[in-house]
Amino acid sequence: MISHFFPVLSQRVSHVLYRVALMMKPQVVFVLGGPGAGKGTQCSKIVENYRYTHLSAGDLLRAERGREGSEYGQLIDSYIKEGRIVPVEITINLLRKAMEATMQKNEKNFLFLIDGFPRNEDNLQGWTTVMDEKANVKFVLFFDCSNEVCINRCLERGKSSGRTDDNRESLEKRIRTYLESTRPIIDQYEKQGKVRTVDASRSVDEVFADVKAILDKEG
Ligand code: UP5
Ligand code: MG
Repeated sequence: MISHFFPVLSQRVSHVLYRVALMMKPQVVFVLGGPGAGKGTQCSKIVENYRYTHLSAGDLLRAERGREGSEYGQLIDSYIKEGRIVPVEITINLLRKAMEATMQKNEKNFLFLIDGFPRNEDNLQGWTTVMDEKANVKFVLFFDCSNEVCINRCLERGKSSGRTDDNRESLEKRIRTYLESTRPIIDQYEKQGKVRTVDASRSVDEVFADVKAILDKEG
């Protein structure tokens, strides 16, 4: 009706709606859990079923490590082998650039799964400083899995993954870092009522059924 009587007004309204969509703030889900909990596996399944873009901080760091001319290659390499958390200045820039590139390609891609970040206080502070104004954290998707299951999954994957940290020595360090540095970050978000926990020790499909229920509810 409005468009029949007021065609110009109708055009303006759609133009404004279009501009609002363009200015859409990125909506972020942080995906956390121990090494091998299944973060990457579940993120791939989410991407198949929902409009999310998956950004794995670990994958971005591994790509930067291998990039010719990168000034951080060696540093990243040694941090990953030692299961230590790379200084946030490096990680946050990789994440910010990847988010910007995604939205530049298509402004409708404003939903992000940020996998494996933030892992410690330094990461959280870096995010707050650089991204707090730019993006909204919807919730934390937490894949809860025993250390034993996590280690066994990574050791199994290590037979063919080529990952320099899928060996028992690195895994012990990764688990320690996870318990000492990352769990407290999850606890902080829990206190804010922002954590959605999934029992990640079950089969991929069983875990994904719970993930779907959460995403269908939360959007
Ligand atoms: N698998 C998955 N789900 C399964 C299931 N339900 N049942 C049976 N098997 C299952 O899965 C791991 C393996 O288990 C695979 O073989 C899979 O088939 C199987 P995956 O989905 O890859 O688990 P994920 O949780 O993603 O494990 P990943 O090893 O990637 O976790 P990490 O958190 O340890 O690794 P990430 O790549 O995030 O980080 C690596 C390192 O980078 C860190 O240790 C750190 O040094 C550095 N880093 C930073 O410094 N800062 C960051 O912000 C991020 C990383
Ligand atoms: Mg992963």
